[in-house]
Amino acid sequence: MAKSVVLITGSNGEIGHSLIERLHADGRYAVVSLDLTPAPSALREWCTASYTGNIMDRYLMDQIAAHHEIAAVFHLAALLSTRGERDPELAHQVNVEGTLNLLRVAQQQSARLGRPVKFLFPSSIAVYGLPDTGTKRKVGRIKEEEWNVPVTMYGCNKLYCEHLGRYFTHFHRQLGALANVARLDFRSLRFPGLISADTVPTGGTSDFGPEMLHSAAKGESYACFVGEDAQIPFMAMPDAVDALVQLLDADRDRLSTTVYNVGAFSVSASQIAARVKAAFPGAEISYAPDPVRSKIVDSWPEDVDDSAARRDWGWNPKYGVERAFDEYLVPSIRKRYAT
Ligand code: AKB
Repeated sequence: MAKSVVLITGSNGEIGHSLIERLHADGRYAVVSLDLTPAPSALREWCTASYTGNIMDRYLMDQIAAHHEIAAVFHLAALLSTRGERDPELAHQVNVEGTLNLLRVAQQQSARLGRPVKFLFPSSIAVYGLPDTGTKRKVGRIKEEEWNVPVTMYGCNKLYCEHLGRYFTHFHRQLGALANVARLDFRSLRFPGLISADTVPTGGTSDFGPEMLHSAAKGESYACFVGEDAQIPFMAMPDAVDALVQLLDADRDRLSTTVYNVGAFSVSASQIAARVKAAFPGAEISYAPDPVRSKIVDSWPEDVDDSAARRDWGWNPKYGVERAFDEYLVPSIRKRYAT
């Protein structure tokens, strides 16, 4: 039987890299990739087809949909929170209009195939907005419906796109002649800051974690752009990829919502620094907090309540903080920069 095709947008990014590697290793899906820049040859080899282009290009998106019978979309392309504050209108165009274009294509594909195309959407802890660090400490782990008052364009975009996905899944064209055609099946994860051993993120505000670690491994000094007490949840990349694949495979009848928190561990900048220094004793880490980026991190929760994901589809991260550093990040990064 022919393998089902999944379309991955933003495929050259951090999550895309790891997800394509994982799907290739699983062998269950054929991957079609799309990114603004050409796919590196290693990734291209693992894909059935690789496209270079913009997610806002309607013609290109329609061409891709016409050439492939897409069973699922992983829509990863986005401008992250720091980049988004530098150019909020561009962030809105890419993050909202781009997502709407993908939802449109997935909806048309669902109607054409007569079954729901799954639409996997990485959302973020950036959808939350705590007013101050006192409140942040007091509320601790927060649930999906709490504090949905983001302070960044990126957070606003993610929150709105979650609603768009829910709308497309349950209400799209509810009054029109097409009310009875198959609707898409939107499934979203609110990721914490992600840390990968293979790539360093760009344009995010949770980047201080991975930047600290990769700088130390390269023997470079690092001035952290948030203070030592700044604390948010993080997750090791293999768990993030597991979460996406698990949610893709989850039985739809068991999903009680379209948006799930997923947590793994919560650490402060100084706790990350301590682990980095233990692994790389010569590491030079200082603090030069940027007031705006610090405020953004302070508005994000200390941790998330992910009990709905655990209950509905068995979310259970493999990497707590100790295992993430000792068994995944440090050994893999050491190997990576040694070669
Ligand atoms: C960012 O920092 O913008 C992202 C996120 C937390 O979603 N990594």
